Amino acid sequence: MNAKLILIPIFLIGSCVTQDQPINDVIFDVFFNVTTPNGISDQVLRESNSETTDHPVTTVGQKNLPRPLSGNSFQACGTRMVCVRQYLCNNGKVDDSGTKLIEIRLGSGCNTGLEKCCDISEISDEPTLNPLPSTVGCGYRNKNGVGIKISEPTDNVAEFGEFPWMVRILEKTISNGKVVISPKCGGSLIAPRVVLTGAHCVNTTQILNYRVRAGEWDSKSNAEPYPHQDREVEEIIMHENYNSGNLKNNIALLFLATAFDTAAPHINTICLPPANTNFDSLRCFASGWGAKNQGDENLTNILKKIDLPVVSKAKCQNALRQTRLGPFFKLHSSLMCAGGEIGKDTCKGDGGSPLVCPMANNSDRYYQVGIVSWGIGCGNENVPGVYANVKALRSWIDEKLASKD
Ligand code: 4AZ
Repeated sequence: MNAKLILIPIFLIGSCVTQDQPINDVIFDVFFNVTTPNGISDQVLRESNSETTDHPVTTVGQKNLPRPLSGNSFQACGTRMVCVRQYLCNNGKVDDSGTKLIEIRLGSGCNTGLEKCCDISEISDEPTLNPLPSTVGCGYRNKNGVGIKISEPTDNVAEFGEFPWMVRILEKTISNGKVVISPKCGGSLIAPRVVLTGAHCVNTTQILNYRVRAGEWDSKSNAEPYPHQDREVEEIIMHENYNSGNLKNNIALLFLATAFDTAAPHINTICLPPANTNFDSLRCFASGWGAKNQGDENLTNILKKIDLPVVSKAKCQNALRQTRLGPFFKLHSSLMCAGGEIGKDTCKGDGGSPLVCPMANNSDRYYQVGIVSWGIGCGNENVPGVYANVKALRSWIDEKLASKD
């Protein structure tokens, strides 16, 4: 049943309704604290939502009222119309088909593409999300998303929560006296308190400048089904033989001040590969918020998913020798390659992000095989992208983790 209907008697009894005031207006006023385009806030009778990152739900009896995407106000978008999450605007029933959500990049007259301008009579209750089947252990990919499914297979867009190990490294800088937080690199969770990323992404002397965000998907929105989590960095360990010229040993570990809550359904760790596994030719996934195509100035808002094959060292070195690197180029053993297919590549802004491959005995689970490092352009045929070789660097990771125990 619609939340508004069960609430009607409560407010009639409360005798706050005048005879000639339409009932929908009363409900509208009471439950949709609306910020109008001129910034005037109507009656503030909703429970207050403290900050946007933890998405509190207002519950009345068994019902969850819809909540604004940010702050305490719904954005007004017409006469008795407000912006709500798209799936809540469907003749009073939650739209679980996801079909309309694929238009998220087109905009909706609302501030974020995840919202829709909705007549208040059509808005449904906020559903309570059912817990997902338990996936205890590292490397479980949520291929159908967590709580919501939005993308088409051809989209190259990750589902919400699909890669629960994916994190974003943010950098804090001061500009005009204000703290500005901007995306720096991708990374992955290899333990609830440990992030794996590229050495080229961080500077060990500036730990206070970084912050790590897990559970992120659409960086321009807080409308995701579950909130992201932020953690501060306590220590950075960079490979002692990292070479910023040729990016050999391009690996760093970030130890966080506190662990991420991996009990959240959209946040989990990735498994590390055993030394004896061969991933050549296997189809794997890279993810990241980097540019979609070579030359794009902007990063993507919604996490990208790129399916691509691992390329053997011999084939990759040969392919890279055809580029400006020249015929004598040697690929260092701490690097590996993937891709070489038109338009399916990591690119600028994806640095530090994980390349993951399915386990041979369980295709729902993944190992992290690479860390996005560099490439000659992006998305060109027969020019694979270059990744730090996690399998080759595994003993370094183990040694550093052991030293922290
Ligand atoms: C970069 O600039 C970058 N095509 C990352 C990956 C690739 C190229 C460039 C691979 O971070």
